Amino acid sequence: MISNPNIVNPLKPEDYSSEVFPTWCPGCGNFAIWAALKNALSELKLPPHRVALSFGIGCSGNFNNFVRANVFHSLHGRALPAAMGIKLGNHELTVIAMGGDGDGFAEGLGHTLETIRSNVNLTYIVHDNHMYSLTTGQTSPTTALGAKTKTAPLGAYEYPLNPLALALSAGGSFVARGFAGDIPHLQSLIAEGVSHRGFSFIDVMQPCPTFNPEMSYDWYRGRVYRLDEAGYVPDNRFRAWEVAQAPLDKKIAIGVLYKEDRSILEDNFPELSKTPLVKRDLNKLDIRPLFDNFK
Ligand SMILES: Cc1ncc(C[n+]2csc(CCOP(=O)(O)OP(=O)(O)O)c2C)c(N)n1
Ligand code: SF4
Repeated sequence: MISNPNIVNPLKPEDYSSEVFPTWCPGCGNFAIWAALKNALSELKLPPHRVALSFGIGCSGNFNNFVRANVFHSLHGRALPAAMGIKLGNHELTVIAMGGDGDGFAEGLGHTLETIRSNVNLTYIVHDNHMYSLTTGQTSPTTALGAKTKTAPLGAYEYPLNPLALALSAGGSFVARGFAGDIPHLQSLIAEGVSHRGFSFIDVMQPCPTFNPEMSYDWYRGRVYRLDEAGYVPDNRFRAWEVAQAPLDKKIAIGVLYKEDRSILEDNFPELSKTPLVKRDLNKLDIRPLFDNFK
């Protein structure tokens, strides 16, 4: 448990900052995600010791050093299984997982699909800069067709993966897209995702000025529009699918594409409705009957 005499009520965004200032490049979209997350946690009045954040490996994963909360810096592509373990171990915690597009859609793709399907009650924020950035600019699953990278000097030749279509087809119960150039909107998306009962998938358009300068803030600003301002209602998976199909180089919808209330993973384990597993008294546990099954 974190005890910090500097943390006062009401909680302010600074209360979620660690003592380490981010080392990201100037202009990196991760700064905006950092700000939006801290704003959202303070808006939701969630004290740092009630929040657990799980990270993959990447510039996005380095985030773990810059927040004050319970943090777990996992392996590349493994932010989600760690987050699910934390949630099942102590479902009283608010759990948020974060990673890059390489982390979630290449090394961790299987985990991403399985976690979406499970509808475990946690939030997943993808720092989608369309590039492997920590390793200095290789093609990732979301790199645009034809974009020149270190691993595709003549231009990426594989069809880019569509994260929103993927989440919708895997049965996502909360599927959204944010933009690091609009912090108040991203804050509201994160707050809504965290408040949603079930798995919340938020793909954030994150400029990486160092290794993906083509997709700059201005490039995005010429394309981004807000779904809520367009009168869109996120209650139809087929309509959401249509929005998700729009090519990024034309128009980029931000907001909640689809949202539904349905049973969550935890509902299938009645024992979780009692005390969190971490608070159970293991001394009273008699495992002998379990071994009897193997006699
Ligand atoms: C299993 C495994 N494969 C490869 C790596 C090397 N590696 C570390 S970070 C990284 C790229 C991260 O890219 P992304 O997930 O898109 O995050 P970003 O740095 O762009 O935020 C890679 C390939 C690793 N650490 N572990
Ligand atoms: S390399 Fe890109 S993603 Fe990584 S810190 Fe720099 S700007 Fe951000």
